[in-house]
Amino acid sequence: MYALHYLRNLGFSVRVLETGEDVGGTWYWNRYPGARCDVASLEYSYQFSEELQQQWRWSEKYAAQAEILEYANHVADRFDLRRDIRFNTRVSAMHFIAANAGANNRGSGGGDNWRITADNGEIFQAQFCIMATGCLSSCNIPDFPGLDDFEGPLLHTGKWPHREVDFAGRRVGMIGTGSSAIQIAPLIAPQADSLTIFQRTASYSIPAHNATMDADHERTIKADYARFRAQNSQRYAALDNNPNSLSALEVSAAERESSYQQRWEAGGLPFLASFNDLATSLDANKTAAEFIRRKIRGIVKDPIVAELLCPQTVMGCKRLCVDSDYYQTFNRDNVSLVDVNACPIERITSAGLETAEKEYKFDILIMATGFDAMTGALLGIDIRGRQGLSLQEKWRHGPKNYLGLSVHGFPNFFTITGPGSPSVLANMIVAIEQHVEWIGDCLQQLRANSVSTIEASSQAEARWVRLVNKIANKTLFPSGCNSWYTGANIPGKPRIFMPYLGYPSYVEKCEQVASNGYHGFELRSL
Ligand code: NA7
Repeated sequence: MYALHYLRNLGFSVRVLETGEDVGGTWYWNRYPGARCDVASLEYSYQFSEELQQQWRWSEKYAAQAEILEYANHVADRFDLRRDIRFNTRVSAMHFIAANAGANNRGSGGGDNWRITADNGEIFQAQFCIMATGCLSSCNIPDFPGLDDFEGPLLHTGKWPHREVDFAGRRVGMIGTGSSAIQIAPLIAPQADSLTIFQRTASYSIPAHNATMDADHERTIKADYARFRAQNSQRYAALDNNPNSLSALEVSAAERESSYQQRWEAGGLPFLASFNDLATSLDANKTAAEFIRRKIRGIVKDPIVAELLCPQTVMGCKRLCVDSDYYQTFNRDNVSLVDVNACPIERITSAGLETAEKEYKFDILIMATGFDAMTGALLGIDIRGRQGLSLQEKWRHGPKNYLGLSVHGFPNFFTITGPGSPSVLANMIVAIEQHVEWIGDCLQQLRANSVSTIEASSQAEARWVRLVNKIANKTLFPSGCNSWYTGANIPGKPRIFMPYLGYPSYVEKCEQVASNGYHGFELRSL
């Protein structure tokens, strides 16, 4: 949405193709009960318009899905975006046609062009393509035997129905214990007859302590919103996380405890910034992990269930979850936890599912099984660059690109929050705005200098991939767990730590590249 607004203001003609029937992306699809952002509302919002950020009033510290969707609709109306968005349009193929490709290029205006095919057969042509397909938009539905046999509703959290789902008196089964499951469970449990949760890996979760928006806090931020944004943009992940510059190992046990306790009481993702070495020192990380496990044991009354809920992986290696009463939910009589490692799911049946030990009967089955993250949506489209090279082929062993923005062999093709950029390891809205402005300014430069194509050089791409890996390998994250950051949640997907760890240094690099004449890119003139 911001790309449309920004590029339109630069005088480009822009057409957006969107699968959904309306705006909102993630917040359009993930409409399950309890869906909520884990970044504070005053940060998880656009900063490109001072009037917008001053006038919009968030009702809660962390906004719920419905409110964020309302915001997206407001932005679409306010900036008159819908007239250039083609809804209900799924792109199935995108092929680069070079100017000298002769007959194939007929009707395209003569220059290099992308030919974009929608699944209804419609064809579009564009000089530039910007992929704003999202990092968590391609649902992962594990290939359980018998998947089609279940007779009741089988719902994925990432493609939740638009109608209200009635859980009253129903036996509900849910597979997965990631962020989505952690948000939905406390909402379903009080309504359902029973809720059975199948856990493969326990997650670390910090209480949100969500509340109605504190009017004084809102006033203080809005009195100088630009300063608040600027301060956050200099912080790790572009979040107001009050980073502690000390190591967890250089303070006394009492100080450490007190620091974790304060962060626990404040709630949310800033827990990760309790100390400066939680991502790099296993010993430091263990202190945080043990603190959370003690909290879980303090909340969950059944010691066997509590132990099962205690994660054993590196804290923060999977995205930290933020919850409202997730652990408390297991104190209800109608909620049970099944360890999928001890009793693997063998098949889905017409009436529920079977593990190695037992048959379960459900009226509703929920897949809270996450996404084919970061590359899934892109590789779901038949994208072909120069000489028919397909992106699937090029990324067979993992994503390769430059700055997370551009792929060698794919001219005039950009990825917003692509793999190799901070994306999911930053405040997404900030990361999106930064990419949109960088791409928009780049296109403006190309136009001003009559450059017809731009693409990453293969050398710059190789260097970038090495750098992304080198930085990741200095942390505990690539090896400390099986996370969607590395593709490990999808069978057969190459294991590569995909996001670039390091916001704001990443922004500086992007700016340097631009100010050095798009260093690392190949530019060709008409
Ligand atoms: P996640 O965080 O990827 O969670 C998916 C969950 O589903 C996780 O617990 C998985 O276990 C589980 N899962 C996936 N496949 C299976 C199979 N085959 N069997 C059993 N369990 C399975 O997705 P979410 O939607 O919760 O959250 C995604 C992001 O959205 C989140 O990080 C926030 O950024 C917002 P696993 O951990 O892989 O063992």
